Amino acid sequence: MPRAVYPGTFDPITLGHLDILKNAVVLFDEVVVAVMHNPSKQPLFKLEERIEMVRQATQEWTNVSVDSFSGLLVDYYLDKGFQAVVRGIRNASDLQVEMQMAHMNEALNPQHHTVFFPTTPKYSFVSSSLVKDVAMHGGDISQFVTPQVNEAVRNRLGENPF
Ligand code: COD
Repeated sequence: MPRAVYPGTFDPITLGHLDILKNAVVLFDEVVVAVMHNPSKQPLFKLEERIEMVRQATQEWTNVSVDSFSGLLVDYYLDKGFQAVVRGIRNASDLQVEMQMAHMNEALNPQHHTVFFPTTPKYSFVSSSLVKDVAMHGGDISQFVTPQVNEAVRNRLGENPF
């Protein structure tokens, strides 16, 4: 029963994140989307809000659940007995960063296996940071996020949803 964890900040979850997840759900019996809690960072959305957005966005998949973690990913991975970590690759610089993280995690725990999925080209330029930046400057983000996330971002930024 291979189980995978898909860790991230998800501030907020985008259609790019979901595009990676739709590949993982067919390869693994269970995928846990693990939202990182990092008290030293100032995300736009609190942990509970990010978890709720992920929950809403992933409810169509019966083998997906949502959790949160803090501290080292390798410790969480070992504690929960996962067989793989899912990560997405958008471009060459993602690959560089992701390879470095995968190798570090594997050095910390030889049982740590990372599986990369390439993004669909139409989401290759989408990131949570850019989505927030576009929204902050009044742009329409509806093609990059779910309607619920669009509304949440607009509300947080004090504007009406598109
Ligand atoms: N298309 C495809 N993939 C995408 C897209 C897109 N448009 N957008 C994002 N992704 C992928 C990212 O490449 C990533 O694989 C995943 O989705 C999550 O992305 P983010 O940005 O939400 O999350 P990150 O990258 O900030 O998450 C980093 C972690 C929280 C996983 C990392 O910092 C971590 O493991 N922290 C715990 C502490 C630790 O163990 N540190 C040592 C690490 S070696």
